[in-house]
Amino acid sequence: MGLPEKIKQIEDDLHRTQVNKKTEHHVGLLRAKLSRLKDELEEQRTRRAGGGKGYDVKKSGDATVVLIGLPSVGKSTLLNRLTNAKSKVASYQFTTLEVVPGVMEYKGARIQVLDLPGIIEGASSGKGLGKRVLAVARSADLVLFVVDVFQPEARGLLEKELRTTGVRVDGRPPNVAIEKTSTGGISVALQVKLTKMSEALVKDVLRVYDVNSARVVVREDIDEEQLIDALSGNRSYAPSLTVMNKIDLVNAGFTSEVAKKLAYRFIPISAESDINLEALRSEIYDRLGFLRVYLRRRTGEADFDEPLMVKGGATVSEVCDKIHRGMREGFRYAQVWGTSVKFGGQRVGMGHRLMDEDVLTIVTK
Ligand SMILES: Nc1nc2c(ncn2[C@@H]2O[C@H](COP(=O)(O)OP(=O)(O)O)[C@@H](O)[C@H]2O)c(=O)[nH]1
Ligand SMILES: [Mg+2]
Repeated sequence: MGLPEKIKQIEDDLHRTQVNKKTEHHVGLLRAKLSRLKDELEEQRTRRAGGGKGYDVKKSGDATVVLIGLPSVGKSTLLNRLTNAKSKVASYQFTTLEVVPGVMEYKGARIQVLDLPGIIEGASSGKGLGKRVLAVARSADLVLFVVDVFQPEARGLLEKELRTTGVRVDGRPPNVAIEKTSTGGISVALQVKLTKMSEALVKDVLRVYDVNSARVVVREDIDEEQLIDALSGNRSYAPSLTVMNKIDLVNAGFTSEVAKKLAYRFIPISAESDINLEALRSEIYDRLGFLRVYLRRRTGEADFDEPLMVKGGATVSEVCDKIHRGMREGFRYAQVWGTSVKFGGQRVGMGHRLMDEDVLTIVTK
């Protein structure tokens, strides 16, 4: 039996089974098997397709923002407004057949913005250009959902398609440590009470993923999907913003009515008529949570005119990578002045997390 048939069989089994206390464990196990098979199928397809060729967009700049939306909502128009890019705009669908990159410069940061071909329902299961396009979203530091005033509810569909591709919008990795061991079976240490799955199910789900011996520490009340995320290891996490485009076509009353009905916050804009785009730029910048780090030579002054823009939570080692490739090898220690240290000039290692406006000196061999 091939993977698609196996998947079908489990799906049928799931449809037949009523979910209640008695079947909970059984259903949980089936779901885990299903995700594992789907992951495998995914891998197989990517291998056959030659590894997502054509959509490997080189990351550049200080951060990457990915535009995701249905066809014709105005993504290309928006990209052209926000960046130096010249993406084709048209009143018919599917004008953008490839990923078009642009760069938005804002407050000293160079932000790469990618315009993806329009996503359609079922994209994650291979419809349209879906799959490979969605995979680009894995590299996003921020997902910018683009909907228009006519179809604001598309936001849900877009998020679902991303989720199926392994991109968790506005989520963070589950707080679970899984340390595989060679013998001894599975031991589970619970630091919180589990309310969404049983300890027995935790163990069985691990076995579905061929983990038969491991030390597991659960530090939050996870559900099954989160455990699978931790096991499968190829999930990506990014914050998001949603813009509602084409507000020039409706009146303010319409927009506020829509806002009341929707479960998410959005920024109303018009890409074409240049409404609210400055506010959008500023929100994109804020959401990326940049830190400004000033470099100071060992014997000189810090350069306060040109900070290095690094992503929130960045460590000294990431700054090293930004400066040049070989920097890490020659690294001896760093000195920091600013809020991330107890006293000015404190010596730190590569793992030290920097804060906004820190001054940094890197000492190499
Ligand atoms: N009225 C109005 N039309 C827009 C706006 N933004 C884009 N459009 C139009 O919508 C159509 C599709 O735009 P395009 O950028 O190609 O959409 P994409 O398929 O999402 O890239 C084009 O005819 C644009 O001129 C806007 O803010 N207001
Ligand atoms: Mg387009």
